[in-house]
Amino acid sequence: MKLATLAALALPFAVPSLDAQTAVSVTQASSLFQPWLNTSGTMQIEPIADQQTGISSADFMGVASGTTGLTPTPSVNVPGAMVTAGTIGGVDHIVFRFRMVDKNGNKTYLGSTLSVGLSFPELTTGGRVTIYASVESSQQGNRFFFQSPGTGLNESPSTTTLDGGAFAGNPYSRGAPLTLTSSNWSYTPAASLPVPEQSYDRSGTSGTDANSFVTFAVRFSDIQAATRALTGNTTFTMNYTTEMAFIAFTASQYNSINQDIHGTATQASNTLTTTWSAMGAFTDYVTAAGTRRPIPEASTVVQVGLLMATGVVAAYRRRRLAATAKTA
Ligand SMILES: [Ca+2]
Ligand SMILES: [Ca+2]
Repeated sequence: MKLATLAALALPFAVPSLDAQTAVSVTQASSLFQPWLNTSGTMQIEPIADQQTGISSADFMGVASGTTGLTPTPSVNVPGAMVTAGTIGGVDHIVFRFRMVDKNGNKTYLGSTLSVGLSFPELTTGGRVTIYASVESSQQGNRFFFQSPGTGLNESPSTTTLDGGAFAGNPYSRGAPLTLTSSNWSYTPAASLPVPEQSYDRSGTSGTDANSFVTFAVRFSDIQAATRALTGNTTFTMNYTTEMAFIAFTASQYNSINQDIHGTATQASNTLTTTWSAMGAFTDYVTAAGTRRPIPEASTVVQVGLLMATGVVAAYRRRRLAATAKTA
């Protein structure tokens, strides 16, 4: 048997199925991202002007079609949080993008720490965070690190204890972070992207809302290494079909939860006992590319089973009819 034939025979067992891997960039159009989805499957919409510290660049902004008080009035739902996955320089990355208010566009950096909580259902009970991917963006530069959610329940701000990622085996902690570059970080006014995008201005309030996008990319291999190190699970694999759910918040310090929580108007504070799920901050389970996990519902399984059974009965009847016709 030829080698190629052997390889073809072995392929379905040797290589897990992966989504198409395409090149992505932190400055690509938002239309190439998937919006974050609520557990019901609808777009996660984010209130405006609901952050705590008066720093508009830390205010997530996502608006529903037809929202009044904005110029222009949005004619479609505008996502505040997006995700996609693909290759950057030939290496697999997950890419997060958030629309921030950034009044007057007067910042060239976020001025806050933005943390995305990732929850992997194979490792962590639903509604709880497995690990945080954090970016600290200031005048001094932009840095990335992983953080443990602490040893609490990790289901709400009050049960989360961020420590800068001081766990053994962490590839990037706050003390030894990854310095972000133009290939894995962008803080860009909507109008300045290669494909300029619409800003939505709260007319009647002071200044102009420039709607800047913060976009950052994280290597699959780093998420896998950090998650394995934190959880002790040595078989966890991060790839294009890995299922996960997200939350996100901004904070004035890496270990606080005190500015804006995406997907809810609930005011952020470290002492808040409302769970991430109850406040509507958790997304649905999706792949790295942002598509919902392809688990058939129980009713679908029953329907497929019924269809197969129907097919067997139909085939049996055809054979019976054919046999009857022959003997008639
Ligand atoms: Ca907000
Ligand atoms: Ca919010």
